[in-house]
Amino acid sequence: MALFGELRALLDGGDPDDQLVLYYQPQVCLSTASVTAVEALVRWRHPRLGLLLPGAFLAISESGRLEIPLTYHLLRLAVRDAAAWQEHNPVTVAVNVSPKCLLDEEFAHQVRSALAESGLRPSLLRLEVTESSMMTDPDKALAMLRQVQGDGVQVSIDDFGTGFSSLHQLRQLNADELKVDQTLTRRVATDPGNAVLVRSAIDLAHNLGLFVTAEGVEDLRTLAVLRDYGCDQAQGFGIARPVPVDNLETACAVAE
Ligand code: G
Ligand code: G
Ligand code: MN
Ligand code: NA
Repeated sequence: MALFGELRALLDGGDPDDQLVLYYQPQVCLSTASVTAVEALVRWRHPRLGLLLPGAFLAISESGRLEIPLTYHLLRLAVRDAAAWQEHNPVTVAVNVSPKCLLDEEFAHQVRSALAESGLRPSLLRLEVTESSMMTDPDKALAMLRQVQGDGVQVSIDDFGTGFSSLHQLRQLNADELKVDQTLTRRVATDPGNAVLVRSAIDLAHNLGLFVTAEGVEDLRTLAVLRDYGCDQAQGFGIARPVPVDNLETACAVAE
């Protein structure tokens, strides 16, 4: 409860001490080995508790209607950072979108104004949404995503393979990227049954015109199998860990 109040105060007050920060985790292209995108992952530099991971406070934000303002705050930070590094490093920034945002009337406007303020090209922003975030009101969520797609922003389906998948909705959504969840990726080199699922997901995505990123890649053997299956991109501790923006250039160089 204390955390909730503190988070609300931060969001209301514009987070003057920059307690909420984004770490960035590189994604590499499996055919060129270059970094093509980075995923923004929130951290809270808490004055008493130290560095908090999302697991410690995202659920709190969701229970108290803070996830929408939190998402918009982080969206602004991410596009601002991305606009600054474009000159040296034109990579896409991927931002996780909280489920409730897709039903918020303000959403498309918030995305558009964040982009306009930062000067970032819309095509360099990728919004990660989960299939479960479409479930409450699929038509409204789809219409919302179509609006931002119409502005040129990319859409990604996150955590694929963990929730309920509707193939019909997958086709309707017309996303750019499908992210294979780490629970599937992790056992791809050791569990044949699991490998079938991953290979099928990659083929399905390709047949629908999406490119595929596998997350949670922790070792080279997994990377080799994924490449063999035609997976396009990979992300994981075996390639690069999430790092603060100041360390991103180094992290990208190591990842490549
Ligand atoms: O960084 P970490 O592995 O601890 O993230 C755990 C979970 O928190 C992931 O499922 C991720 O999608 C979610 N998450 C991380 N950063 C953000 C963020 O900026 N916004 C939202 N809505 N979710 C995030
Ligand atoms: O749900 P989402 O895809 O947004 O979650 C991304 C989360 O996964 C981040 O919190 C990130 O820290 C974590 N992550 C990224 N790569 C790996 C990995 O290789 N192994 C594990 N265990 N977690 C990872
Ligand atoms: Mn994600
Ligand atoms: Na995920």
